[in-house]
Amino acid sequence: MTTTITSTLENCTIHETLIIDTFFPYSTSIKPTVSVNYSFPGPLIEAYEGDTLVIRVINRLNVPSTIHWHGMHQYGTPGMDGSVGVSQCAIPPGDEIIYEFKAEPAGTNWYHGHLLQQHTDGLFGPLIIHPRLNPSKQYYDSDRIFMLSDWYNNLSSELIPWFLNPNNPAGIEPPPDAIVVNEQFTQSLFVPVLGAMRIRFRVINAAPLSMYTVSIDGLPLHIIELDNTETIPYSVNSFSIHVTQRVSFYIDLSELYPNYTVSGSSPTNSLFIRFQAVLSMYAVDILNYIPPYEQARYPYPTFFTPLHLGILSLDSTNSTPAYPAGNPIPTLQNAVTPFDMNILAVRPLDRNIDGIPNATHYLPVLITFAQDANGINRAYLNNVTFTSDANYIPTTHEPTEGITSDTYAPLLHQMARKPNQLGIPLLRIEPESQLPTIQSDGNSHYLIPYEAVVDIYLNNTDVGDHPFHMHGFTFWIIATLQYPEAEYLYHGNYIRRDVITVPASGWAKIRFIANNPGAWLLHCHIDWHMTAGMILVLIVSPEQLLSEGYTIPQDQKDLCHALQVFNTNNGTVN
Ligand SMILES: [Cu+2]
Repeated sequence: MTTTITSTLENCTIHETLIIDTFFPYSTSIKPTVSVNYSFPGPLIEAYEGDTLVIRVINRLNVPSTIHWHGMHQYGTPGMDGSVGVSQCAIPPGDEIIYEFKAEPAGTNWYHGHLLQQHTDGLFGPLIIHPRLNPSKQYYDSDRIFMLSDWYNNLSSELIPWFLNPNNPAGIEPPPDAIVVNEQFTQSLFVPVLGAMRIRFRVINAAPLSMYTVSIDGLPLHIIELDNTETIPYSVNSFSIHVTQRVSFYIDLSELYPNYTVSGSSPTNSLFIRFQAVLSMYAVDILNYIPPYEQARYPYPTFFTPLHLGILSLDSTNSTPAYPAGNPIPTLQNAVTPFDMNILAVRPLDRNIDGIPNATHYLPVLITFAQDANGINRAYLNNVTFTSDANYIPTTHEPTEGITSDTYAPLLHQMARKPNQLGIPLLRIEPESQLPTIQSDGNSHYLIPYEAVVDIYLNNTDVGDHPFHMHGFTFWIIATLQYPEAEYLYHGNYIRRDVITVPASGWAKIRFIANNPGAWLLHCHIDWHMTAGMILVLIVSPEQLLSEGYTIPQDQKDLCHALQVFNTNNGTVN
């Protein structure tokens, strides 16, 4: 995929129509992949920062659906976030909704489903917002996208009952069957150079489970963007990218390792691009483990091949490299291999010239897994597993006091309808911090005052890493267990991202300013962990929401009503 947009200095309105429907991207596949516009991944959406995106989303599935615009701040448009049960009702089959929001911030973003693990089933695509002024443009002549993901031979609706099951007490995540990059499986992704010497690659990890290590044989990778923050170029041999993180780097072909030849003869005409799954992150030995639901009839491997080889074609003939893929990769000079998953040594291009405000509030989040009363392994944040709202488990009515889980009353609507009756306790001083501690209603809804500067301490008791994403905000990463020195080394100039990988049996500390009233998810982005309940919601200032003039739009009310009619007609229990 190559970006195509041409430069403009005026803010534009960009109209897109996205159809959500199933299709079969591979002639041999029997899995009805959930897609946008019958494409996997979905089509590239591009805009300039400050443009208005008007996106009509039509649901042609036979179940409700939605699309979340990952990385978009949605300042002043909290109803456009696409989070079912939080910012909107789901779009029922045959219905549609128009999303309208400002394209900000600039950077490498993406869109994906946010209901029923439709994202796992293929519902995602790239969303690139170009800055008006692009200082990084000096580094590259060509701009490409790698959208990588896990491929499952089965639909998530077949896998979830196996995953959330007393017979899976350890909570083993369904192992993926293959790695797919831009629709291609290993050894079938060809990237012709097409005369460019310096190429930017935007890597988007759209996987539901896997972290990958990315490298290109014989070339240093110069990182220039993490999530949607531009950075000072940082040269690496390889880097790891966890679920929903984005990393942009450029390569300069004049830097190709001089001895990268075949047995001393002429240099190779192509190079392997390596997307290596990190085997230590899986709960089982996936090279040998065949889960009981796998069946031989599938055309793709029923065991995981942990290395996806793409081919960078230097002469654009798409010939395969003249050296074996197993050859050792030379260690490059002037390039490092980052030791932490969040690559905190990478420095933002724009210094935080106004400094970073001190925290005014504190929110500790304890991450655990445990079996529930039915013996099912579930995820807990502060001892609560999220079984409502985003997980689409409805209740029947909405009392006047307290937040409820109601399929037809998203949290944002409840904030507007009963701003003073959300049933969330006031701030408290607790032993862990001198700052007031953010409280919840005991059902994962945390009330945050307007413009509070909140330090979130994510304390992970689990033996796996968890990539947490915050909707509606970017945050500063202060430090992690892997790099505790970052707190003072980079004091006053922390990097901003919208994903933080919390290390296994470790912690991460982030800070954000609650300047965007609305209901915003904070959750692990591994789909299986979301389904297991690793979600909470930040309820940011209902008073400010109303004083900024928010009212529930008629089309959103109509959508909730249409969903109710659909569910009633189809006998969905409510
Ligand atoms: Cu997780």
